[in-house]
Amino acid sequence: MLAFKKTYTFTLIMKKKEQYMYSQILKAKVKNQKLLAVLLDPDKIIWEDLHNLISKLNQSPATHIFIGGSLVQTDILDQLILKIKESCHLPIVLFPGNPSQISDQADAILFLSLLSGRNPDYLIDHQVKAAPILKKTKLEIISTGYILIESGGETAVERISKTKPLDRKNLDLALATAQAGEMLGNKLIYLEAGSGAKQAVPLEMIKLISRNIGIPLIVGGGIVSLQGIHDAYQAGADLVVIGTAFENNLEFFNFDKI
Ligand code: 1GP
Repeated sequence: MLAFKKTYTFTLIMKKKEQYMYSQILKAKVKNQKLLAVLLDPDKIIWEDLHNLISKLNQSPATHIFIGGSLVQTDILDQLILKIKESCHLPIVLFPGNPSQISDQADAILFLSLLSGRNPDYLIDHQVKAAPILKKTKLEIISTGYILIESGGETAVERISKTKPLDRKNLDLALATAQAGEMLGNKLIYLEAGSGAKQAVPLEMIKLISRNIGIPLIVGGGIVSLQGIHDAYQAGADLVVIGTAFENNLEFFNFDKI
């Protein structure tokens, strides 16, 4: 009995550790503490500027670093993450465009399924290819329903995945897609306008979805001002992702207060 108890407790502790980052996100949601991820695209990193970039990240209100992009062609993922970890303590989450973008050096991975599209490669095929690789890592795996919303122009996600985004005016379809994602067991929903999008995800869509799902909601794509971040939070986003705006201007978070 004692042995059983010991094993059982051990399993529980392991489980807790495995889900550490997700449980932090859930805790933040319960307390209404908003989270902010800065997205770094390894292909766009200027190594000579990395020190400065990390110091700006350390001064920013970011709570997470996301790493990834639709087209990461470099094999510098491990190197980049190790370098960031030398002087930055923010958790690093992989946000991969395909199974080659996996690094054991990160803390977690958003295990994405592109729910808005009907391309089986991005719904399940890449995930099947990634599963045996992920099994060999210690990464915390956070299954995430990824929903691309039309944003006024073709984005890289649309181009690479060869899928159409959801109509930004069709709130009911976006909601049903998010709810289906939750029912399928996803732990997060990521509402995405696409990196560098002309228009961010409509606030009324964020409002509707955040009020009608139970899991945390990530919102990103085309948010280029601190007001935009604030508006997304007010509408119900639990975590906002900023990529291009910070990439173009490392002083982005210093403009004024959110
Ligand atoms: C892209 O949502 C992220 O996946 C960030 O988009 O680069 O437009 O901030 P931006």
